[in-house]
Amino acid sequence: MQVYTKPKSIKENSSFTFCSGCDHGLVIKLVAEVIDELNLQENTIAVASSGCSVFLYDFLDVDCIESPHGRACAVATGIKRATKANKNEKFVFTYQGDGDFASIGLGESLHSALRGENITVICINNTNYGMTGGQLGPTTAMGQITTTSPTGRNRAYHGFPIKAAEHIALCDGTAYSARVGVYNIKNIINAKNAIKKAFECQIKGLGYSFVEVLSSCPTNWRLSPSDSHRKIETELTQIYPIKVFKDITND
Ligand SMILES: Cc1ncc(C[n+]2csc(CCOP(=O)(O)OP(=O)(O)O)c2C)c(N)n1
Repeated sequence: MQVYTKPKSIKENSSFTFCSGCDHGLVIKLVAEVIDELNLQENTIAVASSGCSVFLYDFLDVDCIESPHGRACAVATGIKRATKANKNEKFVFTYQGDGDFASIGLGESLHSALRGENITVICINNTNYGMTGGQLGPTTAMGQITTTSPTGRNRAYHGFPIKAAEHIALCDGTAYSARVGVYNIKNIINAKNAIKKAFECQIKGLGYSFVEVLSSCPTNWRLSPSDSHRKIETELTQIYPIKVFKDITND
């Protein structure tokens, strides 16, 4: 009995090349399943930014464009508006790291939400700059040790981390903002539902939709894959609650 088939939107013969235990592959698979279920493959343009998220286009079989670090929402805005103006409107989503979305790209990210751009953002929050070696990022937790905070993040020197999903929910142009995790089966199912809901908001033309995914980074956290998921479940969800912060379809 066949219990599972590869999503059509994952490229043939591709095997994920992320570090072992990294959640990127899992999230990309969920995105691909939703693209298949909503029949979006032929009409999608994905925007992947600098960071580990950029490998999206090695695996996802849709049209993809790489944007400069932090500029994914600006690039997505241009594509969405231009294709709409040309009467060939595309489904447009970004796939970004937390450093990309909430630090170098915070201006683009926040203002595209405030403008209510009809795009979807998937933000992978692994609490550090993963690709470049695990430096402190905008989401690094208080006390968390990184390569640039060897004694842990502290208030006096680094200030506090940003809670992206909560901030985005405060923007009037936001239709949907949620934080999800993928550290157990229940969460994986909920994460897929959130991605689907966010995509549906764009299909209905409701405005900006955002899903922040708490994700593991075993290599830079210096933890095993299972301990990384335990860390998310026991520590990170205390700081970053798993929650739907805004959903105008339920208001
Ligand atoms: C303008 C610019 N500044 C810095 C870099 C170097 N850089 C590449 S990836 C990266 C970190 C990405 O971190 P994040 O967005 O959190 O994604 P992750 O790799 O953790 O998934 C940095 C700083 C760059 N490519 N371009």
